[in-house]
Amino acid sequence: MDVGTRIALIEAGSPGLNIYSHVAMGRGVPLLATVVRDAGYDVRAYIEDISGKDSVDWEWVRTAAVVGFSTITCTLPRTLELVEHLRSVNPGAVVVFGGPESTCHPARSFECGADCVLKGEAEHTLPRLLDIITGRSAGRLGEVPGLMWRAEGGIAEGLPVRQLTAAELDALPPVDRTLIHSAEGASVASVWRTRGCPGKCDFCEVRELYPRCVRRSDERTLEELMAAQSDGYATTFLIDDNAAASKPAFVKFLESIVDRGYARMLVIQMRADAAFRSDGRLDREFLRLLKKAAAVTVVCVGVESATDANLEELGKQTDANRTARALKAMRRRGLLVHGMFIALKNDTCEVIARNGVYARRYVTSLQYLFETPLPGTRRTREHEADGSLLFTSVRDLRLYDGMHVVLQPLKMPAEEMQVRVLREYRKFYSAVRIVSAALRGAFLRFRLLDRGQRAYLRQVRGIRRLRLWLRLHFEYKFAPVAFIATGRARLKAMLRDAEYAAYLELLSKSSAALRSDGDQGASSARSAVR
Ligand code: B12
Ligand code: SF4
Repeated sequence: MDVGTRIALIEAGSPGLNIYSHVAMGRGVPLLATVVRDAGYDVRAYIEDISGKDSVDWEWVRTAAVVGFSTITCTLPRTLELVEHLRSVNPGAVVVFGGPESTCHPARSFECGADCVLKGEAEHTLPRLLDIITGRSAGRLGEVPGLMWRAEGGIAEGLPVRQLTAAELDALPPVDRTLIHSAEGASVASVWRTRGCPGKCDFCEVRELYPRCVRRSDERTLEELMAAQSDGYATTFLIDDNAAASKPAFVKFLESIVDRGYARMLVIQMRADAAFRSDGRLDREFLRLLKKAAAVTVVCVGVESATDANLEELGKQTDANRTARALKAMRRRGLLVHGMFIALKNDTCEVIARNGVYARRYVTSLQYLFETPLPGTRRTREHEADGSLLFTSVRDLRLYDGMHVVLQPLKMPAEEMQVRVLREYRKFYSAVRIVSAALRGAFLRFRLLDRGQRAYLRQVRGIRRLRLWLRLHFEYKFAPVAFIATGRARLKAMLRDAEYAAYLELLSKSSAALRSDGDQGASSARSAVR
């Protein structure tokens, strides 16, 4: 049976306003679109965070044989809306779900209308599944690793998920971003280097998704990084959850970036203690290299907490003083530090305030997320067992974006925790701090361009070179201002949003019901407020 070769891949947008709403980038869909195109299909990728809400071209999707949806937990409700619309315009399409949420909680994806769920990495398995669905191959569904599908009598499951090897990752094609609908809306290019993380943090889903940490060859990553620069992306996000996990390899990679002439903004994720050498002293050479590698290097660091007891609870294997030393050294050497903190359910008012003070002292931009029970992790199982989940219906999963309290706090009412954390955000993203960053930028922050940036400038001539030279300097000087100002704008928009007011009301009802109705069980309490 040949049911056509048109395939749509859709990544539903973020559920609401949050501090990263301005980051317009996709996750795995552009690469999946590339391999599906290479397998001979007519494919389009729709990423709402790039092209905007309601930007899916339904006229095109109406004739698609298969529609794939990429999910994370907080985008599941929006995915459900899109599936419902799809069913009204194209009832015959086969709906395939994949991505982190579907991999770790496939049952919820079936609840949202999936015909199949394809768990794990799908660059090899999706083309195989499409061949079976479209009749190009005579294979059987059970032969596709990671596949679950609706069958008579329930959900059937095929072979177990298989993670790709380094050689298989190297053999994947370079991502073709032209397959993204309205790709010009993307503000950041994502270039991946590693899949998985050697870390074992209990709250994190990465090790459920990628049990082994596999790095592809630098050559492939560098090719994509340089292609992103020549395609005009001013910022690249290096997808590598713990980039300095192997420091010698990362140093080699950074040196190659300089050699190739990378010159724009580079965002990396790294543990703070990578700033130290194995003898415990600061690794000044490494920090210098990080700065050299881009016009502006942004280091995202999972600080989590300024309280050692919390760090121990999370298995971070470090302490707040050591982290502070590392962050201070990074900033002194001109790096931008995006500090990522977590509000845990047993935090006290003092802990929250201490995190705020620590953030204002040591980081350039702040992400202070509420712990969110992502499916598949050990901490989520514990939260489920002790009845801490305030919201569990698919509709409410939009609140699982880290900007909303979704676990019942132990030491204060849920609304208070929400308000207190948001207060720390407001203090961080204050007008005074913008002015102070601007003054520091104008008078204290400057750099000499390095080999990579100079090579980049040499490629352009005349007035364009001068403009670019000025731009690189201004970006460096005022990037902290831009970061704080953007965070402030995001925060203000979120606080003014009607949806946020509605959430606060729902939160106080849900939390009161959970508190007062402990005996009857958490779920009946929650349904009472619905
Ligand atoms: C880049 C990134 C971001 C970016 C942009 C994200 C975006 N557009 O949503 C920013 C910084 C903005 C961000 C924000 C957040 N993120 Co984020 N992010 C990532 C990160 C680091 C990389 C994603 C990526 O590109 N991976 C590489 C690609 C190749 O992998 P992939 O997307 O998983 O795709 C593969 C498979 O999943 C599968 N697949 C994917 N889609 C589909 C579709 C179909 C049809 C099929 C068959 C298969 C399939 O095949 C792909 C190729 O092998 C991941 C961690 C990670 N290492 O993956 C976290 C991650 C995706 N983020 C996560 C979360 C929770 C968030 C936030 C809520 C904040 C937070 N609490 O940390 C926000 C919410 C964002 C939103 N959209 O609302 C979680 C998601 C877990 C979950 N169940 O929800 C992850 C897994 C990290 C974690 N610690 O657990 N994030
Ligand atoms: S270091 Fe980061 S990516 Fe790795 S397990 Fe811990 S939180 Fe997850």
